[in-house]
Amino acid sequence: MGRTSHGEAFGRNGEIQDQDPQETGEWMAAFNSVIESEGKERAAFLLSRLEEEARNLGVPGRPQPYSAYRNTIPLEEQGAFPGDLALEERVTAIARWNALAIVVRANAAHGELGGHIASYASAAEIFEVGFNHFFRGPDSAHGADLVYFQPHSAPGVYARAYLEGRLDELHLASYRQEVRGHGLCSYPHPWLMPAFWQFPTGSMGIGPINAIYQAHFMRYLDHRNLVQMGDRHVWGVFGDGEMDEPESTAALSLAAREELDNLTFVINCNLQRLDGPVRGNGQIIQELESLFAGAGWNVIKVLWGSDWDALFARDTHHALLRRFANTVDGEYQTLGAKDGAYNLANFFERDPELRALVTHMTNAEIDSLRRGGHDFRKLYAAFAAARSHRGRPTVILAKTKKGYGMGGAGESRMTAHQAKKLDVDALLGFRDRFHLPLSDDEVRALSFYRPAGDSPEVQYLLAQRDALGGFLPARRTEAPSVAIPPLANYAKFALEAEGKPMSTTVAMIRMLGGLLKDPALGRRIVPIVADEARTFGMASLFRQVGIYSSVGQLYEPEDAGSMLYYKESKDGQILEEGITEAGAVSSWIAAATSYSVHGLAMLPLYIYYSMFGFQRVGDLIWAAADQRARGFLIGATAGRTTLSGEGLQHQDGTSHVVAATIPNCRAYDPAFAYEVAIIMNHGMREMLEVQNDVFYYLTVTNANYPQPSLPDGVEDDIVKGLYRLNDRRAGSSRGNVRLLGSGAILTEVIAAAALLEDDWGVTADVFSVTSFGELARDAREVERWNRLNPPGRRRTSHLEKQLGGDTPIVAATDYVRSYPQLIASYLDARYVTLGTDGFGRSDTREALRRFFEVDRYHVAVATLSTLAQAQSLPHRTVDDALKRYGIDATRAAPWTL
Ligand SMILES: Cc1ncc(C[n+]2csc(CCOP(=O)(O)OP(=O)(O)O)c2C)c(N)n1
Ligand SMILES: [Mg+2]
Repeated sequence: MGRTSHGEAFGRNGEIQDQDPQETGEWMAAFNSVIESEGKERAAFLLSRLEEEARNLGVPGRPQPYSAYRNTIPLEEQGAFPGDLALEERVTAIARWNALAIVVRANAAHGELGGHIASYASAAEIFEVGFNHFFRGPDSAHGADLVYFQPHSAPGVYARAYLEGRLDELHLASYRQEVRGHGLCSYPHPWLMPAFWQFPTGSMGIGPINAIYQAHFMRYLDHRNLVQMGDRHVWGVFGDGEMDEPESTAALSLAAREELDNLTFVINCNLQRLDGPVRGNGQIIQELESLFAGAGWNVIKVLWGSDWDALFARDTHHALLRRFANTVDGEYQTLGAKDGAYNLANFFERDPELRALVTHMTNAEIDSLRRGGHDFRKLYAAFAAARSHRGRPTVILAKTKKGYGMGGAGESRMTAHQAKKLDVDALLGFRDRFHLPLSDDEVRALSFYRPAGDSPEVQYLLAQRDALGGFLPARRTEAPSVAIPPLANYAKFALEAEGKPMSTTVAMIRMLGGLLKDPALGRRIVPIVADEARTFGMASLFRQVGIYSSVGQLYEPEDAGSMLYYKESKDGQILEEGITEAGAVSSWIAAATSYSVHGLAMLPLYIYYSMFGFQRVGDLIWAAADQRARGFLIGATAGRTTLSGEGLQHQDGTSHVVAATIPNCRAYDPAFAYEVAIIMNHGMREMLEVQNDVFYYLTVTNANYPQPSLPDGVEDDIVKGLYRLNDRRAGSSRGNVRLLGSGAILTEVIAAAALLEDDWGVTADVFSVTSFGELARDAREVERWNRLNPPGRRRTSHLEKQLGGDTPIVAATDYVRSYPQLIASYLDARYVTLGTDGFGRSDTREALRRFFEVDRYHVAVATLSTLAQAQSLPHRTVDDALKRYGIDATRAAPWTL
């Protein structure tokens, strides 16, 4: 008997010695007779009473958090299969062949392209049951179901689209060859196939968490009376190995707590991942069952195909279940890879009772015993049960074989995942096994096969899709635009601030409060927080628009009497996600893609600690970019020195560097409230009116300082990323140095300009840089254009217009130097950058800025030093300045500390 701790929990049951078999037999007989005479419900009741009694008497129990290793739905409750079994098997066989041919052809022609055969080979029946019977298309009463496809099974989805006539041979032959046109992408990528794929799932774990928050967001839209969801359903097909990703399981309890019965996961339990078995020494299916059941999900196991039914019927002593329970996945895999004779000798014949069960069967019949995930009838029953289950989300654990049908080239082989080339014998074997009407030559040529349009196969699948409301996957690209209110309606205070002190966070929240009141746009705004609303001064919104709760508010809040009480309601607008940045950004993705997924543009605004964004959940943001999300990410609070007390893990010196690497992310680090207003206005117009597939990232700070009013004529330049501030003093319009400051550090740069003039007679032009990323993007574009085009067609970048010439430039930000250095190669002048490279720490803003050498004194010294190097000043001035400002020239660099 297996005794590994893992095996005991999820595989080999450590059996306790039976001290009195006769007594045990009497109990068993009594129990069986209850089932026979009074039914299973009564038996379950008695069990639960016994359990309760045992608990009360302190009898130690060892409850197993999983059920027996058999199908959850018994044969008598399975119901009839409504499809044409033979036709569906033929259609599936053809899809299998074409999926295989897509990959093998690409690799035969261009060995480096890669791709996977074995995953779809295991998932083909799962996909086909969905396509033929469940996945509703866009013409359904309430719109399409949403399906998150297992990414590396994409060739199977292409193969089916080919049979449906949505893709042609040229597409299939261009799999993973996207640069040349017609290409099909490796995995589902809406950026690359915007009319086809809806959800990027290629990075494991993102599909599962996004599917849950999608189902949740659909409830939100429905409860807020924005979109009637009817019985629209979210389906997610994921890998058993994929469930190891933390994101895969992160939101399971949310799905159960929120009673998301509009959600079904189908986990393709082929027992393998890339390198080998998922749980060689245990049982992944039992482990997943306990995980999902423990989280509160409805679990349906589909383990054994119909051919096993007769064996189970005769196995009155449960010899099969005992043997299954004691077989670990590594062994299942070996059994799966071997033939009937091996299975007979090594599985059935080891136990006399099992041997007796199969004496009438030939090796070939043993060989063809199928796992449940390859049986349409079993899968259909599970999907139907999942769809009709109420009150909880459902997971279907479908046991399959990786590389099913690939024989020695992959079936249940360790190397199955990587197999992308099959020799001719393997191909011919595949054709024979699935009875494909292909000649030897066609097999050798890896010809794609599509029966004629009027063939029963094509007619059948078209009729099924027609009945389900059209083809999937299909992505809608547009929605009606939303009118944006004039700036003055919600941002007048920021445009005409007249020196009133305020932080940019407060300004942003105040604008949000105003926008929420707008009759057209207001309802479309989705404020999202991950338990930081109070941190960022948003508590006033709790009362104003309410916090979404699917059950309303079942308690009287402690602060009920206060003006700003914690109001939860069924039509609440704020998504308060709790402490999960991954969850909050998943909600943001659902809202930011609502224009496409639901045909209703929403405007999500997720505000969070900026360090816990691109760094913590950067891959989810990358997926959002792929998915063409439109919305605002608000990083609060900007910079490494501005979030003064929070220290090393909270202070963000890097998010803008990462943001600048995302092609459709427009990232800004504004300094003044009016800059925030201009950027938000522009962003809303670009996303909701013009409908560009971009999203905006703004960092704001909670430092209070006087806010000037919007100067004349700078709106466009604010959006472009840089503008010259009004001169500090009349008459000093021409400087002999240029200072750039952004975000939180701009005020230090302005102060440095005053020091330079007062203490050293140096005049400086000061520029506010709202976005080094946008400046660099434009300059890069122009540089490329000029490289490829003759001088007569020369273009000029915004950077060149503003900062041309060779007057030295000194830039300071609250981010690492590589952020301002994004523009370095496009400048002719000497360019010196100051930044916050190194580890953050807690102290006052003033102390931190001095520590990182980005305060006004260091900006002044850096400027004097730059001028000295250019020989416009004697070097002694730098020494004088160091002395005057108390700066130790021998101090170690902050990034070494
Ligand atoms: C975040 C992430 N890590 C790693 C990979 C590479 N990868 C792709 S598929 C795969 C194995 C998947 O196994 P499983 O989920 O069991 O799916 P199967 O192919 O067995 O159906 C791995 C490691 C990935 N795509 N994403
Ligand atoms: Mg797997």
